[in-house]
Parts: sequence; structure tokens; C-alpha cells
Amino acid sequence: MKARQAKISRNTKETRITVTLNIDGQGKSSVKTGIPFFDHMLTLFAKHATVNLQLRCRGDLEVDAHHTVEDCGIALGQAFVQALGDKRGIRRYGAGFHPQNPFTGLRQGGTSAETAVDEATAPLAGEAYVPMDECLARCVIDFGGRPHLVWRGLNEFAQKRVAKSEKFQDPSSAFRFGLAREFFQGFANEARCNLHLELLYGDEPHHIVEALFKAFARATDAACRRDPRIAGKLPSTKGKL
Ligand SMILES: [Mn+2]
Repeated sequence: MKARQAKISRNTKETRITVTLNIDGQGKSSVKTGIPFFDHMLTLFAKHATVNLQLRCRGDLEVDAHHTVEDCGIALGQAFVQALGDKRGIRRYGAGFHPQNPFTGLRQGGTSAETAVDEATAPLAGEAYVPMDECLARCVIDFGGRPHLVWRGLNEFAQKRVAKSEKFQDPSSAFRFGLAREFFQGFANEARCNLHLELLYGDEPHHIVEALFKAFARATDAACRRDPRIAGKLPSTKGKL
């Protein structure tokens, strides 16, 4: 089957970005945004979504990290729209439902080789809950063509003061609290997906953002998977996604 790929180049007075994406990849990536912590997040996104991603951004970091982070979300969202194409045959919903939910937790077997391979490697729905030490994050996504971001459980962190020791230890502390949301908003707008991210609990900022990016990756992977039962068909009763 043909790999779903995209190439985006987006240039403004604030950022210059190129993205090469292969949704049917192996988790390989090369990411350079000028913000080491953000590179770490996008690298683990590629790994856990099992996509191949090359991303370069030269942004106005002399101002701050805002434009770089937001615009990378926009460019990555555009890459997903382009790579998914008409969305025929995809599962569409990436799940973060309860693992014991009988409607989402189990797959009933098919007999073709393709189905067997898919079932052996596909994550169960409940896995879009991602723990990271003391944190638990959940992501539910629908590539249904309607952009919407729900961002829950993080309001108390948005205003949290970064201790002086943290600032010296890691200059990307500000990113973790303020900018993660900008990335996901940019992605949801441009990928035209319904993206629900929630921190159920957690404390350490690096862990929190990492758990969110990993849950986002797992849910994205599940949603973009091809389902052999609906090969060539749209997962919508409307006839368009
Ligand atoms: Mn980490």
C-alpha cells in the first residue's frame, strides 16, 4: 500500500519551517527547532506515533519561543492533512477511552494476513492514557474535519512561577507551562481535528508535557491507522471528512 506522505514549507517573517512527514513510517525523526526541549517533544512524538518526521524551523527566538512553537504546530497539522488525503480507510478516532470499555478495548479477529499483522501490532484503545512517573495524561483525537481543542487539567500550571533554580537548570521551563497549548491549538486548527488533551494528575513540568505529547502521539497513531474492514471507504455517514 502506498505510504501517506507530505512535504510542507511555511515561511513568514517570524518563522521558516520545512516538514517532511511519512505517516506510515517507523518512528524515525530529525528535528531541529532551536529549542532543545521542544526537539525532545517532537522526537518522542514521531517515535510513539510511529511516523517518520523531518522538521526544521528557524524562528525568531530572539523574541521568545512562542512563534516557533505555535508555527511548528501549524506546519505539522498541515502535513497531517496533506498526508491523510481523502482519509479513506482510516480508523479516524484515536482513543483514550477506558481500557475495560467493551466497545473500545478489544478487537475481534479477522482472518486475512493483513488483519492478523494489524491486530498483533495495533495498540489497544486504552493505551492513549500515558503515564510518566507521577503524571497521567489522556488524549482523544478525531480527524473528522472539525477543528477544536479541549485542554483540561492544566490551568493551575499556566500561571505557576518557575523557580530561579529551574530557570538556570533549564531555559525551556517557560515553554512547558505556557506554550504547549499553543502548539496543540495550531495543530488542531490546521489538521482540522478534534483534539482533547487532559492531565489527570501530575506535578513535574517536564513529565507533564512529555506525558501529553506521548498520549497525543499514541492517539494520533491509532486514528491514522488503516482499517482493512473499511478499505477505500470513508469512516463517516456524511460522505465527507
Ligand atoms: Mn524527557
